[in-house]
Amino acid sequence: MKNNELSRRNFIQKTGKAGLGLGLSATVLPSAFSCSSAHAIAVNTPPTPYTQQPLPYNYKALEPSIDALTMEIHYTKHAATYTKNLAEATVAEGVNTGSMSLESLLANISKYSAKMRNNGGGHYNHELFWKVMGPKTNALPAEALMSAIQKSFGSFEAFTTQFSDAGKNRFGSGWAWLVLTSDKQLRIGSTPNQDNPLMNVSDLKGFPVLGLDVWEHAYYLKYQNKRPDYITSWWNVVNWKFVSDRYDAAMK
Ligand code: MN3
Repeated sequence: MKNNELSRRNFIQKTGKAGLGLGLSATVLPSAFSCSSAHAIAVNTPPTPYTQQPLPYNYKALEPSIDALTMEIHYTKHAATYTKNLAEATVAEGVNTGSMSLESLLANISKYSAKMRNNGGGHYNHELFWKVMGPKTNALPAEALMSAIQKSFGSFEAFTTQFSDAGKNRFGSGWAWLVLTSDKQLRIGSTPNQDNPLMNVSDLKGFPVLGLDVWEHAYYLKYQNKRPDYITSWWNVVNWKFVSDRYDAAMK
């Protein structure tokens, strides 16, 4: 599949419109060579759309952990810009967004430009970030995820400490992650910039179960330089129902 996709891209790049003169219809090519299978880690969660989805709560919903102005600017400016730039890159680089999932694109991101990498990651990461948060409920992970966390990290407290440290210690901008590896193990790590663990260029690889944005734009208005305080407060608004369901779906 990957070879076919690469061949198709090379073919189109080399022949351009001349290829169409050989009797190859533009409508036939995508279906014949579509890259619709998921990335290397098989998961049962629906593909992430290329468009920005509505925020699942209002801007004030995560206060006091995350203030309304930060949420509004983060969603309507930062995240919206990644989505817009991703759309530009997919057009410029001939990605058929109807047949290739964003997850597949990220799994093959080394074939594309830095603009695609930064904004494809930026869009995917933020779409996930909004969903892994919600109004404070005092909930904990559901049984299966909690059990896996305890088995992998010793205790829930040890897990949150290790995950928080991954966020605190990420130098500059980036993300902390809880991922499910291809052999179905939980692992904590971080990525720089807008990279994520689905990318074939990432040192940390796996299916992202939980992600935390540690870019300054995610917390600076309320917390200024105090990233650790932001992370401590962020745990209050983790939507464990969503995260647990996501874990369960990925384990199937
Ligand atoms: Mn952000």
